[in-house]
Amino acid sequence: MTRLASQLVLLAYVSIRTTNAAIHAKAVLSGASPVKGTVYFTQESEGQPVILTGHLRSLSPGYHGFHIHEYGNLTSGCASAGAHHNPGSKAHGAPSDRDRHVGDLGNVWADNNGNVRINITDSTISLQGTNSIIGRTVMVHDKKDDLGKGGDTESKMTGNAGGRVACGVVGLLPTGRDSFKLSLTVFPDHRNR
Ligand SMILES: *[C@@H]1O[C@H](CO)[C@@H](O)[C@H](O)[C@H]1NC(C)=O
Ligand SMILES: *[C@@H]1O[C@H](CO)[C@@H](O)[C@H](O)[C@H]1NC(C)=O
Ligand SMILES: [Cu+2]
Ligand SMILES: [Zn+2]
Repeated sequence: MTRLASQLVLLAYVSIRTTNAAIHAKAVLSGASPVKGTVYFTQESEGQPVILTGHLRSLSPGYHGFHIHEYGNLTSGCASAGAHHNPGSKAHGAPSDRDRHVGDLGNVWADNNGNVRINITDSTISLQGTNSIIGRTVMVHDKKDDLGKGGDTESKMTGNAGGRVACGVVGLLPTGRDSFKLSLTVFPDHRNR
């Protein structure tokens, strides 16, 4: 290859890397309860799945509904964040259902010490476009989300997940690979149901 050609190849590679830069975001959760936590979000490029990692603590042991709610408004605490993010006007469901709110991420599982290690991959939420969750709110609930299978009206709206114990607004982090590596190495032992 001539020197010019190799420089052009390098230039093309650099510009592809730039336009397809991974997007990273973070939410710090708290609320009226003692529950606290941090969630990191990474999407390699538009159309790719979003990977969520992080941790929660001080939950009651067991399953807890885990959603993206529509507004990043916490003026009156988690109550101000609105309903589940649902731009398609769908029914509430499981993360694996075709018919689900964009914000339906199912449940997280807390061990006997109330700790949750988050490691979720979801192909419906996005960090850009119509399904973007940037500026919206991550919510963890008091009870288990029945994933729309509870047989009552509320199940098709909220999964009967109960009160809002902690929440945090999803905010952008700097673009680049380092923050992704950080998010994976800080919490290496993830477990979810
Ligand atoms: C934010 O939430 C508060 C309390 O629920 C509400 O009064 C206010 O109108 C909301 N702000 C916006 C911009 O919707
Ligand atoms: C997260 O879960 C995936 C499987 O869904 C697994 O391959 C990966 O190793 C897990 N990551 C961490 C950091 O535990
Ligand atoms: Cu919720
Ligand atoms: Zn929902």
